[in-house]
Amino acid sequence: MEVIDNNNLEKLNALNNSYVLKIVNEFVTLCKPSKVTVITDSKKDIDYVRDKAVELGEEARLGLKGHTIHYDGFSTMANHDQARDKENTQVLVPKGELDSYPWINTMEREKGLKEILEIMDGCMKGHECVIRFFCLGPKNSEFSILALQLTDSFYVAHSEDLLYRAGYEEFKSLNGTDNFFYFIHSSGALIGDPPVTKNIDKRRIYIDLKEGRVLSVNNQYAGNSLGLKKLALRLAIYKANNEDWLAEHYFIMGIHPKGKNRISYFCGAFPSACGKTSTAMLPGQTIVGDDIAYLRVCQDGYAHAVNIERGIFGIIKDVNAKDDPLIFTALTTPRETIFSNVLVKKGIPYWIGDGRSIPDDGFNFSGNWNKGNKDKDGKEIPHAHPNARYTIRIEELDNADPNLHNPEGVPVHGIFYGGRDSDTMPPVVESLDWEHGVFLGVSIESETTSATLGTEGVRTQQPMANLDFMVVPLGKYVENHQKFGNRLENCPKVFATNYFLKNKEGKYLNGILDKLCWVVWAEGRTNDDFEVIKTPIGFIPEFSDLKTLFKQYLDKDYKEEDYIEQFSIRPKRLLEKLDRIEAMYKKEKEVSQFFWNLLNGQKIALMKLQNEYNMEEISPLLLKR
Ligand code: SPV
Ligand code: MN
Repeated sequence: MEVIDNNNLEKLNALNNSYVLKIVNEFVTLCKPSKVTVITDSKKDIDYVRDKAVELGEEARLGLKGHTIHYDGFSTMANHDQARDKENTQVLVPKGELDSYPWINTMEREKGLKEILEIMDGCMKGHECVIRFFCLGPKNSEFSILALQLTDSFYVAHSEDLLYRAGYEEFKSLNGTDNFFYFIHSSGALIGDPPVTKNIDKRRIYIDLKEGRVLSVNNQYAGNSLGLKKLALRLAIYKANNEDWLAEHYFIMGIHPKGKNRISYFCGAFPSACGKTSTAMLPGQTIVGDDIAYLRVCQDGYAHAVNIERGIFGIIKDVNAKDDPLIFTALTTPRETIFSNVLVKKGIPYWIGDGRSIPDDGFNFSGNWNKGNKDKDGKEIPHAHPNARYTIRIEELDNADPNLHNPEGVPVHGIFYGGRDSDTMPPVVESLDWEHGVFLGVSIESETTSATLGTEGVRTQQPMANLDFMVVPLGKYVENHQKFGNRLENCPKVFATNYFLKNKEGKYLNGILDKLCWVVWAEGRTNDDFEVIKTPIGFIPEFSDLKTLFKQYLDKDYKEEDYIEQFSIRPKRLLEKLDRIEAMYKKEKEVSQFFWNLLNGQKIALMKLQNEYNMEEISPLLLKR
């Protein structure tokens, strides 16, 4: 390989790993970059990546120190590379398994490889390719998995530096084995200034479970391009479900109740753009991670969780000083931050819902933008993309949890599952037990958002917010969760949350920060601080406890009429939801009996309630007996 000089070759050879050399050789020969640079964990190498992203125009500096802007593509709203591209993401499986996964795209492995390898032939021509090494999870931890990334995007390589732990030195401890994931990414041919992917029609993201690798080409959006994020999650779900641990779309946070000298750790799965990062970044609490966790059963009888990342790739829309004070402060102070797809004017980034006055013009994801500009479909172009994002490191934040890098992870006391549901589930419900908690998790429904390409506002099923990444049969996944909990002496309590309940006029019933009260209530429940009201769908809070919490945490006067409106049980809607869940799971070949027992039990209990009260909404006060 004449494109790699001796200095870089030495860095590769020092790893003493013939698999790494084989992969590099194979893909450098195929993709044909003009230069190959190996990035170790040294400051010099990491600085090189950051500077090069700016030099090549993939990022541009903004006014505040450390801030840069990146654009993923310039086009109409409809076909940007501005969100995860589900259509062109395929899991490669043997011919006989093509029907095993009705929820995700699958493609015959040989056919898919042939197609993508052809597209990748010469895709890095004229580009420099970087080789990076990462550790998914804390260093020296039995939870962690190593990852190799080849990419010709310095934005991707730079983002991964903010989001993941460097792992070049860790690779040496592999002792030459192939026990790692690998990711080959190329933005493909570029066009324009700033440079973006030219051949969006040839965008492909193919997941090769057999080889533990992902090939991704002709894209830049992090959910498509960064191997270590959702691409590695798929490989990890496959591995975890064939072993005895969990790989989940979870945040991890430390909850610190006022006036009590304790901390409880909670995980939470929410579909994209449903308040996941804002929950993990709630004032007064600490964050371990906001997106992906690996969990194992540990000797103390608890499940322990680690964040496989060390940064946040968060949705910036609606982050403002009032609703998300901690994130807003992080984004408006000097620190290494990559903004993507926002409006920039005079070096200042602006986004939707930032609480500031919007300039009438500037540069955004449509290029030079003026207020009132329309896209080719005649739709007005907003000043920033609704899925615009920011990328920062967690450890620099004041609310970073001290256990972020703990190789043992943190013990999980509770788990939240949340969707975007305007009319069915109350704001918070505690499961009746672990298995019912699994049931609540796998029956999340959510209305679609801008985080994936396609129409917004359509009700979809989102089991554990993981369906997009489900590379094992759903029935097997459900059973693994059930069994995982049953192995625990100290099982987490499980809660379903819904921040998006609306009244009949379409107005949200809760303020954005109200979630703080649901979260501290759940924490209190893991310590038996509060009594509950039992309903067929789980335990709900007592009014008096919520009234105290709203006063204590938000200085708000929580009214009984608000409580009744929010926590009423709606048997008709809940039964309709169960019908949708039943229809979905009936499509699965094998679903454990416990799931059907719960589903049928819930149905009978709700019908009984419906007959008893004959009301569309049953007040929680009536159920409190
Ligand atoms: C999500 O959409 O769930 C994200 C961002 O966390 S992405 O990298 O696009 O998956
Ligand atoms: Mn996510």
